[in-house]
Amino acid sequence: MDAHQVERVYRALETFRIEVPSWGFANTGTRFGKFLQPAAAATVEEKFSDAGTVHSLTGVCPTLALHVLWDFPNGVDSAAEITALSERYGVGPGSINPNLFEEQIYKFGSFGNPDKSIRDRALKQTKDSIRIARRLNSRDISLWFADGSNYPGTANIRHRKRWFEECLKELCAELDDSKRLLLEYKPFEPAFYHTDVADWGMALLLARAAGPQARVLVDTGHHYASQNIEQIVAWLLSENMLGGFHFNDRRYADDDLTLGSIDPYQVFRIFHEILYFEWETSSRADVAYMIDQSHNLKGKIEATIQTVMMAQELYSKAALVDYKKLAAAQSKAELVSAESLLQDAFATDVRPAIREWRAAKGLPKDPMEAFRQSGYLERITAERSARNSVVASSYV
Ligand code: RM4
Ligand code: MN
Ligand code: MN
Repeated sequence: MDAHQVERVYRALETFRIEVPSWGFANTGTRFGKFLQPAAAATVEEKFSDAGTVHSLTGVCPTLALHVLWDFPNGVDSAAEITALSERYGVGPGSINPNLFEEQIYKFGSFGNPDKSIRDRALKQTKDSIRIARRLNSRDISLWFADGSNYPGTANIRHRKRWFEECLKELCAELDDSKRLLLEYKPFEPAFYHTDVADWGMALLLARAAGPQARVLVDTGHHYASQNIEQIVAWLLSENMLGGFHFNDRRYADDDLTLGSIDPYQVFRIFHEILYFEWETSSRADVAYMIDQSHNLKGKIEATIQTVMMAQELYSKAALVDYKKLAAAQSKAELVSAESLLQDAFATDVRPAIREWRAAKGLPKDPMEAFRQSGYLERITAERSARNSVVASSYV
């Protein structure tokens, strides 16, 4: 790498921040079972403590995504405790994720439920999340719906679409301009015939109908195999409707594997579309980078650090694409030259430059090694193992 390239990597790293999920530190599993880890976080305090450790070692994860229900057992009243924990562990509260999929009443849906009293209940619960976001100064309320049906003919798809529009509109009306509503789509699971918000087009239409503060959230695991995610990203950017990401990798379905473990070039191409857009428009894409992963087998804190390091690496590689040359090659249809610009950037080893950037920031050059040396894992294993050997019944 020449000095100019190192400079580009440094500039990219200066602004790149990524949010970690509270549920990434807790015991999670598959629908077949859970393998409990002795060091898993079981309380909100432990999640903040683990996230604080990741942030102190990487320096780029200043916020923690929170799940209402799992992290707010007392709803809005838990907000004071969250503020105190965030100060104690040096990590701010991040996006607020209401849970509209675990309670028995949501068996046939939340915003799409044919029973108006259940839709009202879901709406009230989401409004509580807005109040929490206000209290904590969180910018984004991030919505994912499990709503759908399992068998043809069992649901009125058009009515459900209308109920979604109505509920989302009512939510947006409550939000001032400093807040955003992020709408996440997913093609299937838990519903296996139709899902109400199944793809980016549906999420886009609903977000448009909802109001000016609504944007689309792209969870990289929520696509059919071989779908061109970076094209979706480019389209949402050009429509000013891309709100953020839930990063994870996948091979078959919504596998929630660590970022870049299966297809790092895919993540690189997503970052490339964003950085190319920023270069071309001389503006910054207002995008929240977040992780949404479930670390079933890997150690949870190691898996999170590994993900953050991978994200920095792929973002830095994307920042090495020579946009000027790329624009020229594209306009003249010089296919091999254009494609090579991406491939050359992807092939560049940016790790030495990232290590130097970390050192310049007073951070450990190798956060993973620093974590292993820190003794943190041994300490929490001793503190948490007795309790974690008892089988937990809920998802987290
Ligand atoms: C979904 C989706 C949401 C997450 C839930 C638990 O598949 O990715 O973001 O909150 O899982
Ligand atoms: Mn997600
Ligand atoms: Mn998911």
